Amino acid sequence: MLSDRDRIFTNLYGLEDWRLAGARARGEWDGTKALIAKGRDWIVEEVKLSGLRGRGGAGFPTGLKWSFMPKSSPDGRPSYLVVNADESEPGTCKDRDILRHEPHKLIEGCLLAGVGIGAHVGYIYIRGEFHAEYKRLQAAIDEAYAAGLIGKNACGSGFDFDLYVTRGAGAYICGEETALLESLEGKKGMPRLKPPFPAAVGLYGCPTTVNNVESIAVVPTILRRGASWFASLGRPKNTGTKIFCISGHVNRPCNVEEELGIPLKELIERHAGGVRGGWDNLLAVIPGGSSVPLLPKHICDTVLMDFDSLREVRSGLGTAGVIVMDRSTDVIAAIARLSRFYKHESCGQCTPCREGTGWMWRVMERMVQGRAEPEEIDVLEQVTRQVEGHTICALGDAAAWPIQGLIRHFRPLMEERIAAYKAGLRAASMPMAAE
Ligand code: L3W
Ligand code: SF4
Repeated sequence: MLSDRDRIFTNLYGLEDWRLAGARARGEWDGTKALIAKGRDWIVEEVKLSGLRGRGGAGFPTGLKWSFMPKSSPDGRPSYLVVNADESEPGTCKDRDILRHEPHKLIEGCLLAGVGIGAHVGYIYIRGEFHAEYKRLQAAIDEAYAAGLIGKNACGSGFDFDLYVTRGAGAYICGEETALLESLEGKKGMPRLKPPFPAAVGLYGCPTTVNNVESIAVVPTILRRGASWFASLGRPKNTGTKIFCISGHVNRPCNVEEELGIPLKELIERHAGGVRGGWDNLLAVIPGGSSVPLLPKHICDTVLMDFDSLREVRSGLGTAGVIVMDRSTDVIAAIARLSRFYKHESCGQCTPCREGTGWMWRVMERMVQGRAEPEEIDVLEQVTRQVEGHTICALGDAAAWPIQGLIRHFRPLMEERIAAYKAGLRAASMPMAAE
């Protein structure tokens, strides 16, 4: 269990002052000038050594991503930092609490990341529905400007850094990094083909690093306490702490910061008051936001919550949005609901996703009723394979994986439902017994 000494987000629940005075009392903005003075290479190296992996879903090594940014710009193109605060993944509400209660961690992180990647301008793209969070973040940025912490000669370091907030307009796809860049440029939020990656061609065609809110917000603490401290937490290649969002059929839904690699069972029992009706009443858990395959109870009994352990059981840590389903859940209906979500949020520019998400949703709706032939389970599986890996962005995969997980772990239930529907039809068509 994470000790209070090692907690990064000490105001995650908003019990203390979120403003600059409160942040300073918690040690934020302490010695930032000295950290900047250590230089760009030192910052990138420390983040690399810490083992920090992106907290937005993909788990890509943050320091490595920063190292892709050009050291100089022979053609005069500026570099940009973009923070993805478009948190929309179902089951995920961690960045929202950082924005609400720890905005100065994010702002200080932006400045240090800006130094690390050589960007003098940063944009925070915030989910449009986060109205209160937007106002609070802007107020915190205004405070940082007024105190000389950002802007010209930030913290007296000689480094200039400006930070702007842009609001989204309600599209899940704008959380995909290149759709986000399109939207920032004022265009329709549609993903770009990668490569080129944003580090080469990003915002306005310039080198850009896009990072999740949580990834950036942990950087000041890593630099202050040292890469080896962060790397000592968690597990090898899965280091540090993570905010887990635990929702669904638990007694106390919550956000909680814990070490990566904590057993799922311990996470739920220690922090969320356990599964409603006890652990034996558990049916399944989606461990990483809606885009990763669900896990049945027998895997949940032992699985560890980190990138590699969850990959080994053919799921993923994703955003660490832990969605708990007890035995009262109609798991086929739950996955069908997610299929509807992905169909609705598809931007429609590539055929396998545009057509496939609609097709998968319609079949899933029939599967909920059992109104299907048993062979259609295989056809549905094959369609998910046609979508997976054949689209411009990861939304296609995200639509396919939950269905694959359902078929992998709950196929007998789907077959039973189909058989029950057929039995009901037969009973209804039987001639009434003579009275
Ligand atoms: C330069 C290379 N850069 C990779 C960079 C790339 C990106 C990062 C990860 O999807 C996942 C997705 C959702 N040179 C590079 C390179 N990069 N190779 O590294 O890239 P990638 O392609 O692995 O992932 P992605 O497209 O960023 C993110 C999953 O997250 N997800 C959803 C999350 C939703 C939210 C939200 O609501 N806020 O985060 C949950 O599982 O399905 O698989 O920066 O440029 N050679
Ligand atoms: Fe758009 Fe879907 Fe293609 Fe992504 S996979 S670009 S959301 S159509």
